[in-house]
Amino acid sequence: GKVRAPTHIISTISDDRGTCLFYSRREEPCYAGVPMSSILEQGFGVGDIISLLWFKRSLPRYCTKFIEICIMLCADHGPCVSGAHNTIVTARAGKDLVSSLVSGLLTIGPRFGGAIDDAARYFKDAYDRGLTPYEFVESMKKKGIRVPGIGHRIKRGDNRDKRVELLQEFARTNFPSVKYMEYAVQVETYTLTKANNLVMNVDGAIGSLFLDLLAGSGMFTKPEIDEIVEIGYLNGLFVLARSIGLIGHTFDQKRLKQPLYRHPWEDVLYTK
Ligand code: Q5B
Repeated sequence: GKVRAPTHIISTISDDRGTCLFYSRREEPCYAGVPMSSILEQGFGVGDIISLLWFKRSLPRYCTKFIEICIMLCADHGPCVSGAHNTIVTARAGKDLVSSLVSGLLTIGPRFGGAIDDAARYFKDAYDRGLTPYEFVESMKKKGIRVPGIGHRIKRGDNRDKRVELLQEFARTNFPSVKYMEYAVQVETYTLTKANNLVMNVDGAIGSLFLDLLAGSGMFTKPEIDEIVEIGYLNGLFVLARSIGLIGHTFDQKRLKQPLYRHPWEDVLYTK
């Protein structure tokens, strides 16, 4: 019989050969088996495309809407945050769009924007093990680990992050359960007794609410949820969203014909 030569790549999310005939006899590219024409006919949005290409399934509308809200609310946070600052400096050094974009993206990590996966991991572990917020926060302190998803440079207990409030409001109205988010709120209540800047930040809100989406939608098995949290899909939401703003900052600097940036001497403490 025919012998299939071993392949060097395995791919399961998309097919551009025009041969995904499960849904359609027409030759067209497919995302997770769904042809392009069907994606348009059904009025899919960016949230649906993320569902297909990241999670390999169509999610209910409230889930895709939540994903879209995350993207919209994280698209930009002004010129002063780490990512935008890097992008602006790079664009002003005369570099191209991709260089300016990636220079901003490379700042995304455990302190800035890239704490969503760890927030999900730690909140899930603490909630599933039945730790009280006190036990969770104090155990993190003993280990010398900052609670991911908690703390902000500007936001305070008396000046909350509007994005967090909007995400929570949407989830309380549309999600079947918000148990992980309510746990994160209890953690925040405790951390706020320690310092006024230890508020739930946008990473903590997305991390805890995505746990609720995964657990409450009925679209994922427990091993699938564990794998998503372990692999770490969720920082991808911030990376994707903030790329929109970083591209905007690049165009802005080019449009304004801004010169090479040089940091002022007065703003540096020269010391031995
Ligand atoms: N302390 C965010 O720190 C920040 C603590 C904590 C326990 C904590 C810090 C942190 C976890 C990572 C995280 C996402 C670095 C943030 C984002 C997107 C953004 C950004 C924007 C956008 C801020 C003062 C004292 C110290 C610390 C203690 C601080 N955080 N203890 N758990 N989580 N959070 N990142 O203000 O005793 O004096 O040593 O790492 O979730 O990135 O808008 O800018 O959209 O662009 O620099 O919103 O919270 O405070 O470092 O001076 O610490 O608080 O141990 O205690 P700060 P520090 P002590 S959202």
